[in-house]
Amino acid sequence: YSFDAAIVRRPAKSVVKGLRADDGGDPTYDGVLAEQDAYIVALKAAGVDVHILPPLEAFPDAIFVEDPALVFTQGAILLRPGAQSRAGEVGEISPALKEKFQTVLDLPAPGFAEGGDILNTPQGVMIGLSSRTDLNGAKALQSCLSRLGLTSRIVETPEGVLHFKTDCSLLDDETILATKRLARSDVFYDFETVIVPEGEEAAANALRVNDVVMVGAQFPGTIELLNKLGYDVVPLETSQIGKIDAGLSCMSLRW
Ligand code: CIR
Repeated sequence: YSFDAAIVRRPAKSVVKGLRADDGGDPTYDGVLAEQDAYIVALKAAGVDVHILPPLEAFPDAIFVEDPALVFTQGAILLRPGAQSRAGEVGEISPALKEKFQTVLDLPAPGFAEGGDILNTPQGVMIGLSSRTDLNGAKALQSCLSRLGLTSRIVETPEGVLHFKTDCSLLDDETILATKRLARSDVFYDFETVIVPEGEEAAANALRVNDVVMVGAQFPGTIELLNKLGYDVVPLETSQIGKIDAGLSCMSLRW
């Protein structure tokens, strides 16, 4: 969670048509823009140099740059999104990554993997199987990761949850913030876990960056819990991006 740099992409007007599992209404473009503005300010305040890419009207979900690629200090990996409408985002982000990283690997076909399913921890990389990341993709990704010198293991995402990281985030070297439904599968056997309060499941998609933990502002129970545990919490509004199934990790690639 120690990061110097990040890539974000401005939302296009089409973001209001972003993918979602349950339709609770479209987000507004201005609302998404405002949430991202505050997010960029928070990243910079945390000491991160933020590289901002332009909007892509043809790809409503392209603001969620975390999904088409993975980045590590050792290099980047271009993925193969399981959502068909997002496949073209890979070619769009590739030039920026090739400019920033000496090593850029391509996830080989035919499997699929999205960055929202990948949790990088000091104990290794966790790859969650989901409706967007299949076993072929996860295994191919393990080979790419080992070429970068990284160890990994394949785990399950709870039924009906979009991405593995929809339900968890790293708080520090030995602690994970997670939903009860994910933590009870015991995937985090080598970590301490902090469970988000009932009804605040979406707060589990938090983001530790350097000294702070960014948490959805609409989750007071989680904010209080993390404050009590001594974390320096930065609350950020995520109710608009939440309407299209996104949280704080989705909006940047960090290294
Ligand atoms: C999607 O369904 O692909 C987008 N509407 C949300 C992506 C969220 N990304 C993430 O959790 N990493």
